Amino acid sequence: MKSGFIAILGLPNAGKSTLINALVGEKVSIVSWRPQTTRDKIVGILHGDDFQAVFIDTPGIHKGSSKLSKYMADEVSSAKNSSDGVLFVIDASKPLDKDSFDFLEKTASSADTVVALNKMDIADKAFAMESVKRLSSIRGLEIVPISAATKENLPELVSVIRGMLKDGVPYYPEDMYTDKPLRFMAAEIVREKALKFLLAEIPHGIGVEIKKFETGEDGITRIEADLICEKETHKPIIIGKGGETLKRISVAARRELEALVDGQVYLRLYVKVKSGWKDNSAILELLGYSEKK
Ligand SMILES: Nc1nc2c(ncn2[C@@H]2O[C@H](COP(=O)(O)OP(=O)(O)OP(=O)(O)O)[C@@H](O)[C@H]2O)c(=O)[nH]1
Ligand SMILES: [Mg+2]
Repeated sequence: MKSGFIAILGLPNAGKSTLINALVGEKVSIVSWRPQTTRDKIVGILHGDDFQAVFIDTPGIHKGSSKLSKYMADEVSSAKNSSDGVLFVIDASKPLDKDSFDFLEKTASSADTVVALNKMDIADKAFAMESVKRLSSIRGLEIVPISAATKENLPELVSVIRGMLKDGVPYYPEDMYTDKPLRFMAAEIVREKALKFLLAEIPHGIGVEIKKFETGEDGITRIEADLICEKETHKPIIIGKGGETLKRISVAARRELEALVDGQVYLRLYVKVKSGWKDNSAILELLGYSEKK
């Protein structure tokens, strides 16, 4: 039996979360077209016949100065430090960026690293070949072109990852595919739908706090959540004309929450303004963005 932890790293929007979901075969991490979607380390477990790979999805490597940005950067380095190997995701539809190259050049020699050249379904082949050529100059680096969206070449990637695992016992039972509690998953689903339906004028300053999560004797799960934004002017945008935007978020979220809890869900969403929440330790802690020491 082989097992181990694999940290999934890469720039924002490279497709890390899409890839972890495709590898695990379940939705463990939310996805959006906006960069900086993932904020926490998210564990996703792949159970093979004779191996168990525990993937850790991470926030895209970026620079920012808020306390939330710092939390995200800490999540990345702790994932990297506690892993047996690194799965580095690169968006092949863009020219290879210097930050990714430098990171790989620095770390590939010391850690077991595989590069997933992602989005091959939309990549310009000439661009992609350029990236492969440059990456090939780094010794010991495995490069696997894939598409997380179409699942192209994932078996090849899995076999490279299998080779990075160590002899050992499984870390998690076979029916487990993430270590996150339902409450966390619920908040993330609401946040994903908010990102999906809100236009670009609402920046990434949305937080979700689950206020109530109860399954009654009638089998119905009642969930209440606050959508936290930074400015009073964002509130009417999130609510939309006649409550239309909030309604769309709610309908889409409820559908997925029902799949999550495997039962009927009543969902109530409220919009709250908490200016500067990304720098407010107390609010960050409330939303789960703090390491419990
Ligand atoms: N065409 C195509 N799109 C992809 C592929 N993988 C991911 N995407 C899209 O790329 C966007 C970003 O995907 P995510 O999985 O959220 O990216 P991420 O690396 O987790 O981003 P952060 O969490 O912000 O760091 C989404 O719109 C995905 O649907 C792929 O293989 N092909
Ligand atoms: Mg992500």
